[in-house]
Amino acid sequence: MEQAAFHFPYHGTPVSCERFGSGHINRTFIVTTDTGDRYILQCLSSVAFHDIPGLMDNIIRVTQHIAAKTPGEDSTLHFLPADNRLYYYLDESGAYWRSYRYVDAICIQLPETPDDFYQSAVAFGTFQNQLSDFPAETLTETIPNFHNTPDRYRKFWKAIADNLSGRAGNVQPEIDFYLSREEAGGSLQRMRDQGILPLRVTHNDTKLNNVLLDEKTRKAVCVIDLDTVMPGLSAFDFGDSIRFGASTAAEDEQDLEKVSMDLELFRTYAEGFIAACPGLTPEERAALPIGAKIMTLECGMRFLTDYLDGDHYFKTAYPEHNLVRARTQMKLVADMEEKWSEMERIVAAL
Ligand code: ADP
Ligand code: GN1
Ligand code: MG
Repeated sequence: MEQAAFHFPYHGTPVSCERFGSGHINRTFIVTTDTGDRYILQCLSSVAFHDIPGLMDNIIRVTQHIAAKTPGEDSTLHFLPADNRLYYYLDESGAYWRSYRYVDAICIQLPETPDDFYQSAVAFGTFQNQLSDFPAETLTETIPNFHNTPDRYRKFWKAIADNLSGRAGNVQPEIDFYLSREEAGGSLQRMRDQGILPLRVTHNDTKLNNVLLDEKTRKAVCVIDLDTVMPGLSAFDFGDSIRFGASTAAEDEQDLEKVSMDLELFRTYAEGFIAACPGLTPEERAALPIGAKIMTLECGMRFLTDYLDGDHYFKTAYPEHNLVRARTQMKLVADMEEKWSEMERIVAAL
């Protein structure tokens, strides 16, 4: 990490470099220099990403596109070229590093007020809107089939059959829960294949902790974690935000009694997202609740797949961590099924 830090053109000399943030994928550090400047330094996950040059090319072009449209330094991330003039540094062990300016803003795990959530909806909706004129076909698919739920099911079936961790026998109820929803889980992909829902440039990982808020005004400053910006459906971005931020508890809450989907937060997010994305078609609007359910189902199944595979993809803090996460997502899916007509009514009324 120290070796990597010295390959970026920082203002001043680095005096500290500490682990930072709460992402599940990359290893993130904050670097402070003797001039008091701060930077984010990240070692990219080689398990998740197989084409880092293509991924960084996407990010540079997307951030430049947004910067050209918005005043204010912090409206998007600013990456630094390394001393090889590329936007990444490849170290001797084969690990890829990148660095960008630290944005002095806060990152939260659950909304403290409904307005925090509304602001995140405006930020992700605006992000999608700003990229509506970006040539989507020129973007590298950084993780192929990322939100292709039927493909996620194929990987899930394989993980059950391979049972690499030897854990499959202990989680039959969880496996059954996800398998019983396979048909419903394919509906977004079917609507995409049939051309009912248009492809857009989407973020694809719209967790509340992937947006930064101003500490004083609580307005959104910018969207971060751009590794999965690729062509996708608006329902993905809406749905993943609901999955994470409209939950009444953390993604890894062990007491399932605490976990439910808050309909008022659902309404708040839908209001902000639809206001920021005026170009959504009637079919896209109608698919927003489906996005919430399928993103939750898919993410929970990904956690369970990783649990069955032996925890190679998501960072875990204890052995059952991915299983705990898979169970909170099941609870949320079941809760959405109960609240389904209300979710549809809320979106239809907007
Ligand atoms: P991951 O793919 O691992 O989620 P992220 O790019 O989301 O990686 O970064 C991990 C965490 O680091 C974020 O959730 C956030 O807490 C923090 N972070 C990243 N960039 C910044 C930044 N520019 N300013 C402040 N915090 C940041
Ligand atoms: C990962 O990178 P992070 O922590 O923001 C994952 C998302 C999942 C999420 C679940 C590239 O997001 O797809 O929804 O964990 N990102 C990638 O918390 O797989
Ligand atoms: Mg993240």
